Amino acid sequence: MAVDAGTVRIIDSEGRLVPGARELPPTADLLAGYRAMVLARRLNEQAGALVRQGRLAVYPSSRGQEACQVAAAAVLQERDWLFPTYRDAAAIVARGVDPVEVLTMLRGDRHCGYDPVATRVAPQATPLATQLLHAVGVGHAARLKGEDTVVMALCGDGATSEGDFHEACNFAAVFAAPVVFLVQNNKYAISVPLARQSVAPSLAAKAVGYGMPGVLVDGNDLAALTVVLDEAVDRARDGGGPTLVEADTYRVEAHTNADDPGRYRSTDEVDGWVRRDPLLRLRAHLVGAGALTDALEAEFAAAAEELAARTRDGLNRDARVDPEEMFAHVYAAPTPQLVEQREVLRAELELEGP
Ligand SMILES: Cc1ncc(C[n+]2csc(CCOP(=O)(O)OP(=O)(O)O)c2C)c(N)n1
Ligand SMILES: [Mg+2]
Repeated sequence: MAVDAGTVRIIDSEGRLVPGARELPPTADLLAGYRAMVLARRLNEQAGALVRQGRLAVYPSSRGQEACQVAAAAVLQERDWLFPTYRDAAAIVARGVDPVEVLTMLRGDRHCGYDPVATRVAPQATPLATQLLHAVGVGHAARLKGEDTVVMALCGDGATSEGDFHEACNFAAVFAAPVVFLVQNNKYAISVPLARQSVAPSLAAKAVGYGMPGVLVDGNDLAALTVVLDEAVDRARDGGGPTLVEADTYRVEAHTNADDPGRYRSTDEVDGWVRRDPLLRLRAHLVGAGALTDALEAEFAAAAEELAARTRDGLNRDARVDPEEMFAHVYAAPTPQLVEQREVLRAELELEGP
């Protein structure tokens, strides 16, 4: 199985076409992708503000990774599935799920906020790599049922060290499960840099050991990501099995609001990546091609503000919480211990009054 040498890139960080590169996706798709990235960035900013206002408990930002977030959603059909991690809220919103529902879990609710079956988006996984096994199971089941569903399974560079990553890749390859593994290599697993995570030539190179194609792509180039992921999705849908795609990108902000990245990386390093920003490069390309006009930019900015306002309004409304609900979904018939605990809680709540 081939692992493509080098990194697939179509538009460089200045917005120029790379000589001899693959064919660009249609301009209409790139414009739609740029719009979605503008919205994704605004969502990241708004969610960060909501954490500081105490409306969200935590938010893992995908600033700098918006091209991966948008492309992962854009290449899927409605009937396909997305399996995201905690960092992939923007991908779920790009898939069309209500941002307020998407952020419900991060405000501390016990459920994921949206209906996974109706939206075909699995709950955001916090335990690393567990979602990859679920993704492979869903893909394999679809294939057994004769459906042509494709599953996009997302994870980070750190998650590739988990046993679950290995098991998911191996099973998917052996059974030709229709799964696209997209590893967003953002260079850190909290404070652990890539060099302490793996000394493989690349994360995409790991595909050789599983007998599936591995592709390394510039994760800040929406055009390249779209071409590579489209191809992997087509291959999976046609019964060709899984692909491992590594997106070379960078987490520009802290791991979460509970992290101080100044303790493990330099501002020079961050600045270097900010210059490779996924939005700026596509914008430069589209403006240069005469496709992105001032009027369109204003329209995209207004849509982003509308998204932010809707997110703010939804999360500024106090959630209706019923503490007893936490006992309701544990067992079909509650154990005597749970019944007792529920009674204790009920008595305490009655003492407190409404
Ligand atoms: C099984 C498991 N082990 C440890 C953790 C704690 N943890 C949360 S995020 C994280 C780093 C993950 O890094 P990576 O996979 O690169 O994803 P990123 O956060 O960079 O998107 C760790 C170790 C966890 N959530 N699950
Ligand atoms: Mg990472």
